[in-house]
Amino acid sequence: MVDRAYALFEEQQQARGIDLNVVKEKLKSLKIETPSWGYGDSGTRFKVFQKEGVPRTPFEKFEDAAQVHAVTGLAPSVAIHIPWDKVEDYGKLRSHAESLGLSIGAVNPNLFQEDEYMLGSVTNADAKVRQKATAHLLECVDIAKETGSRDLSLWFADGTNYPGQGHIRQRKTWMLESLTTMYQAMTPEMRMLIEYKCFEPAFYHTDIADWGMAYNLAQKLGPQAEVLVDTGHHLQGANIEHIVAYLLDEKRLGGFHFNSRKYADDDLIVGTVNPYELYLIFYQILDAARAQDAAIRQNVEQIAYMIDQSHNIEAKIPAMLRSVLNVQTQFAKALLINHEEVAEAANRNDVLAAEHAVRRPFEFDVTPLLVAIREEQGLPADPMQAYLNSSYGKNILVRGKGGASW
Ligand code: AOS
Ligand code: ZN
Ligand code: ZN
Repeated sequence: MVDRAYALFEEQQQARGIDLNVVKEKLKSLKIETPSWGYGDSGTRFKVFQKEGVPRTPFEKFEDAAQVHAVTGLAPSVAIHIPWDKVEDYGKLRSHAESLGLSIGAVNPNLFQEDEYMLGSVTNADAKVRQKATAHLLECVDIAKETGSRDLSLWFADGTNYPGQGHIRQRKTWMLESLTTMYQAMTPEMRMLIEYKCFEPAFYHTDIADWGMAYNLAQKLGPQAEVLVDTGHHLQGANIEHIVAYLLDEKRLGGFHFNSRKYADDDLIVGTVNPYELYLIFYQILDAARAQDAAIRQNVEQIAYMIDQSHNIEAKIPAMLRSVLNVQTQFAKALLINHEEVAEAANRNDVLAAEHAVRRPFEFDVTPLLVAIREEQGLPADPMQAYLNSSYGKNILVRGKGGASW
């Protein structure tokens, strides 16, 4: 039975020239990867809070992640972080993930938590440290082979706090050297996603500070290297959707780490601070999906949508649910943009009409549409409520406190 709210919504969208059947198919194909570290204990630089019920092992992290996917149908893969998710047998972790209806997603090397890396990892002035860091990158390529992961996500804490502390150009060379070694070890199916960040933990300079530096590295490395945009890693006021459009036009947008921020790399639940920014990012992606150039359209198909958040004060599984649902909502709204309407207005230099055509769908309530696709997919109409009604959150409390951190 077609719900009245949906019927009215469909009528309204038809009048705008939007075919909801096309929109529904695109919505059903949205996949968002959740991070294993988003299920563990986390905190700020002031305190890591220990919570009851936090997973004690990588296996339990996948069990929690499976809850998010079960009620949303949106999150079938989980990114892992090495060594946080180091296990004896990755084949076993992979089978465990598969038994839960999940796959292992991006492999994230960790080059920031050992004392030796205090002054840098692949850019450290000490050749032994650089070698150790590069060996870890190679270890992660091997792990990706075992887990069946396509993507290797690289983020470096490397940088300096004071002018003169490190030689910026020399460090740039060392970075490229190390990444080249890693790139050469990758199989042809793998992708290297290079993340950038303007500051933190280093406060004077970061070795890969912005998208341009990441893009330059990717270009030098080859077609399997792409840029990863973490929405929290820009200076205030940066136009992230412009960066997204630019990288898509260059066919080098590898993926996203979604999260929200008000000030710096706050790692808050995506879509809670500036949902319009997320919507406009999807507007650029959907515009690129209509590009004449098939390579741009192919890049759109291969974007890895990933969450990168730290749930310090929130219940972890509901926080992850809120995150993937917020992404789905903004994607749904952006799918209602009539691109011809925008182009027509822009071509006749009608600024207000063009802005209106982009903004108007952001103001629609897409609940009837989301409920309709969930019904068609056999999913609960209200995934958050369905999870809260289940006993999972209570049952995991037997794990006690002191689970995995990050
Ligand atoms: C750090 O700021 C980054 O966002 C990285 O993606 C990092 O690897 C991730 O937060 C897990 O530590
Ligand atoms: Zn990130
Ligand atoms: Zn970050």
